[in-house]
Amino acid sequence: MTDRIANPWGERTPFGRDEDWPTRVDRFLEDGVGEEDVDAWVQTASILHSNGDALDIAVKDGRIVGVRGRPVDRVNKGRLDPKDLFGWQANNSDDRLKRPLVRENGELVEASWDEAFDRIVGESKRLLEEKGPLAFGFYTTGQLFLEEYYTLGVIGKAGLGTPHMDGNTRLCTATAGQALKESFGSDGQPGSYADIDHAEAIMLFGHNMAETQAVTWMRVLDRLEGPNPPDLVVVDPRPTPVAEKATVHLPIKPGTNVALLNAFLYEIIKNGWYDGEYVEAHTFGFEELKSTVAGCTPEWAAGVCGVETEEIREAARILGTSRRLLSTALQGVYQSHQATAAACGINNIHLLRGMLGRPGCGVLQFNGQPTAQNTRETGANGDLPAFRNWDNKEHVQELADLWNVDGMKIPHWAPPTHAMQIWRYAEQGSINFLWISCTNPAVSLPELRRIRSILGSEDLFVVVQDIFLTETAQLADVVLPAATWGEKTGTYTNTDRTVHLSEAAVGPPGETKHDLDIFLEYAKRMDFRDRDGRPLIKWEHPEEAFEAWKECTRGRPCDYTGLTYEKLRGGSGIQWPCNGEHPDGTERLYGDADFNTRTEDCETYGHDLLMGAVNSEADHRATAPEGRAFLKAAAYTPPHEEPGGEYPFRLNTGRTIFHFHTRTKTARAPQLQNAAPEAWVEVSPEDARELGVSEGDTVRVESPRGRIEARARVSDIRGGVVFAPFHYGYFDQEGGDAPDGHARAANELTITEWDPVSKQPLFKAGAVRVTKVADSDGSPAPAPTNTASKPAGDGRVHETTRGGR
Ligand SMILES: Nc1nc2c(c(=O)[nH]1)N[C@H]1C(S)=C(S)[C@@H](COP(=O)(O)OP(=O)(O)OC[C@H]3O[C@@H](n4cnc5c(=O)[nH]c(N)nc54)[C@H](O)[C@@H]3O)O[C@H]1N2
Ligand SMILES: Nc1nc2c(c(=O)[nH]1)N[C@H]1C(S)=C(S)[C@@H](COP(=O)(O)OP(=O)(O)OC[C@H]3O[C@@H](n4cnc5c(=O)[nH]c(N)nc54)[C@H](O)[C@@H]3O)O[C@H]1N2
Ligand SMILES: [Mo]
Repeated sequence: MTDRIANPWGERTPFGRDEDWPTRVDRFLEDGVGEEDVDAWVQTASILHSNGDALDIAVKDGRIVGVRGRPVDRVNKGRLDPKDLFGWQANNSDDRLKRPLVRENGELVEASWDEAFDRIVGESKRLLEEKGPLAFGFYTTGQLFLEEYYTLGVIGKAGLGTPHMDGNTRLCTATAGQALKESFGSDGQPGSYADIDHAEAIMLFGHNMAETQAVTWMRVLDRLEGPNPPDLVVVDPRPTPVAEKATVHLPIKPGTNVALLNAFLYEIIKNGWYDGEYVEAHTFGFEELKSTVAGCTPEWAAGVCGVETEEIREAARILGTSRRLLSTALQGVYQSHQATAAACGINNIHLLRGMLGRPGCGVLQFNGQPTAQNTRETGANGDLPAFRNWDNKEHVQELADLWNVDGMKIPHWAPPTHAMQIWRYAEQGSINFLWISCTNPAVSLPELRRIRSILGSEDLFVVVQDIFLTETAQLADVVLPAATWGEKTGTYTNTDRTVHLSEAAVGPPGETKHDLDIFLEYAKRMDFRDRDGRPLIKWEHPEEAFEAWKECTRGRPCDYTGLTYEKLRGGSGIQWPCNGEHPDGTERLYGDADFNTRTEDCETYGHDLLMGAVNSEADHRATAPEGRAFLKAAAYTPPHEEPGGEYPFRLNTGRTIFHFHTRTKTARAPQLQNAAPEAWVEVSPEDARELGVSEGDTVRVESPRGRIEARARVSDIRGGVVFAPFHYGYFDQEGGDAPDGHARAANELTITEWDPVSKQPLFKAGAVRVTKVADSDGSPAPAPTNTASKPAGDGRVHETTRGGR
C-alpha cells in the first residue's frame, strides 16, 4: 500500500480530455482489523474540507475502525486524502468532552445537562427581559450539518429576533458568497468539479488545491499525466505543489491580486479576446470595466506585483485564448487585500469570455469548510435563508408566513451583523450572551490577545459547544459536550453544490448530545412559539428538519425540494438545484446565461467594491439588470499595512495538507500529527542570509499585535514574505495554558481588519519583523518536506514519511 503521508496524492490514474475520471478506491483500517472483520460500512462524506469526498465508515463492535472511499460518488470516485484516511481517529480519543461543564468560583466543573441548561436559559430569560434580543450573539461554524444550522437560524431570527448571528464562515468564504452575489445576483457555484475533465486551461488563484482539496487536485494531476493536458496558471507567493505543476507561476507580492487581475482584463479587452455578443446580451457594466482597467498594462502590473511583464502577458494569453477555461479561487484571494474586488475580477474574466455553464468552462469560488455552503444557505451566517435578501420586504414576508410569525420579529432593518462586529459588540458590552458552536476562535480569529480578553470579560456570558476542551472552551461559562460526525445524521453540501447524507455509524460517547438536540432543547426550554401559540420549531429529528428546510427552498436558486434522505442513500451525492424540473440535480448553473439579478429575486442590491457602500432597491431597479450579470470593476489600491521600517516583512498565514485548522482532530491522529508535529516559519534563502538564520534555527516573529516563536524553514517562498501555519494553538502544549513567552499561534500576529464588502478578515496581510533567537540543534524545522513548506533548492532535511519526519 502507498504511504499516504510520504505520497499524499497516491498513485496516478491518467485520463484525457473529455474522458471519464477513472475510479480508485482508497481505504485505511486500524492496525489488526481486516475488511472481513468489519461489522458494517456506513455512508458519509468528509468533514475535514469542502471537497465533499464520499466515504464509508467501518464499524466494529460499536467503534469506528476505518474508512473507505465510495467509488460511485461523482466527487471523488473512491479517492481519499490523508485527513480523510486518518482524521476519524480523533472521534475515539479518550479526552473527548463527555459531560457538561459550568464555571463555579472561577473553575470549570462537571455538571448535569439540567444544570447547564438552567444556567443558559436563566441567563437568556433575564437578558431578554432586561435588554432584549440585541444582547444575544451566536457565532457558529462551517462544520455542523444543514439541519442544525437551519434550526439555529430559526431560533435566532424568529425565536429571539437577533440580527447578531454569523459563522466562522465569515473568516472562511464570506468573500466567495459575496462575489457570487455581486456578479451573478445570488450565492451558488456556477461550475462543477467535472469541468476539470474538459478544461483546456485551469487557473488556480491564491489556492493551494494540492494541500487543501487534495482529491480534486488528484483529478488535475491525472489530467496533467493524460493526453491533451490543460495549461495551468497559478498565482501564489509560495512554491506550492500546485505552483510546481504550473505552465505559468506568478509568485506575486501578497496584497496585489487586483492589480494582476486588472492587467489580465486589460489584455483580454485590448486583444479582442472577449465574446462581444455575450457581453452585450448578458452582462452589465462593460464600459465602466473597460475604463477602470484602461491603464493596467502588464508593465504596470509587473511593477506593482513584483513579477515579470512577459509572464503576466503569457498568463493573460492562456486565459484569453483557451477555448475552455476553469478558474478557482480561495484564501489567497478571500483573506487578502481587496478580497471581493479580486474575486469579482475572476468572475469578470469568465463573463467577458462567455465561459460559464458549459463543460470545461466555469468558476469555482471555492468553499473551505465541509458545510460552509449550508451555513450560508440556511442563514446561520445572518443572511436570510435560501438566498433571500434581507432588504426585500417580500422575502421577509415569505419567511414570516413559512414560520408563522410576525414579519417584524425577523430582523431586517439593517444588514445582518457580521462576525467581526459581533466580537466588537461583545468587547463594548452591548452583547452580553455569546453562544459559540463548533469553532475555536481563541486560535482562529485575528489578534488573539484581544479575543482572549473579550472571552474572559465579566460582562459576557459565554457558551461553548464543542467535542474537546479547546482553548476557547477553557474560557467559557458553560461548556456543552457534543456528539460529532459519525455519531449523528444529517446532510451537507460541498463546493460544487453536491449534497451528501452522513449517517450515524456509532452512538454518541458519554453524555454527549447531538448538536441538533442541543439547539432543540434550548428552543423548547425558552418556549419559543409561533403566532398561533404552537411551538415555533415543529421538528424533532434530522429528517424532519430536512423536510422543513426543503419547503424553505421551494422556488429559490438552491432548490432542495427534489431531494430526500432516501434518494441520497446508496448512490452518489446530488447537486442542487434538485426539483421537479431537475430530478437528478444540476451539474452547472447559468448555461442559459439567465442570472439571478432581477430586483425581485436577487440576494443583494449590490455594493461599491472599493468602499462597501450598499446600493438601495431603487438603485438596483434603475439599473434594470433583468437577468444580466454584473461586470463589477475596481481599481487597485495599495494594502493598508505595508511592510517597512520596524516591520519589514509581509506576513502570510495558511495551511498544510496534514492538519485541519486548530488541530483539535488532526493532532489526535498520530500519522497526521507526526507529519507536522510543531509550528514553523518559512523564510526565503535571501532573507535567511540577511537575518543570519539557517534551517532549524528558532526565530521570533513580531507584529504590532503580538509575537510568536518557532523554528525556521528556509524555503523557496517569495523574498520579503514570511509564512506561518495557523494550526498551532496551545491545548496540547505543556500545561495547556494561555501563552506567555512561548506563543506559536499565527493569530497572535494578525490584524483586526476586514474587506469592506464581504467583511472577511485579512489573515494574509500585515507587516512583521523577524529576529533569530537560538541556533538549531542540528535538526531541521518540524515542517513537512513534500508540500509547500519543502526546503529551498537542494536543502536536504529528513523526508516526511509515515514514520514521522
Ligand atoms: N489540509 C487542509 N485542508 C483544508 C483545510 C485545512 O485546515 N487543512 N481547511 C479548509 C478550509 S476551511 C479552507 S478555507 C481551505 C483553504 O484553502 P487554501 O486557500 O488553498 O489554503 P491557504 O493555505 O489558507 O491559502 C492558500 C494560498 O494563498 C496564498 N496567498 C497568500 N496571500 C496571497 C495573495 O495576496 N495573493 C495570492 N494570489 N495568494 C496569496 C498562500 O501563499 C497560500 O499558499 O482549505 C480547506 N482544506
Ligand atoms: N491566521 C489565519 N487564521 C485563520 C485562517 C488562516 O488562513 N490564517 N483561516 C480561517 C478559516 S478559513 C477558517 S475556516 C477558520 C477555522 O477556525 P475554527 O473554526 O476555529 O477551527 P476548527 O479547529 O475547525 O474549530 C472547529 C471546532 O469545532 C469542534 N468540533 C468538531 N466537530 C464538532 C461537532 O460535530 N460539533 C461541535 N459542537 N463541535 C465540533 C472542534 O473540536 C473545534 O474546536 O480559521 C480562520 N483563521
Ligand atoms: Mo475556511
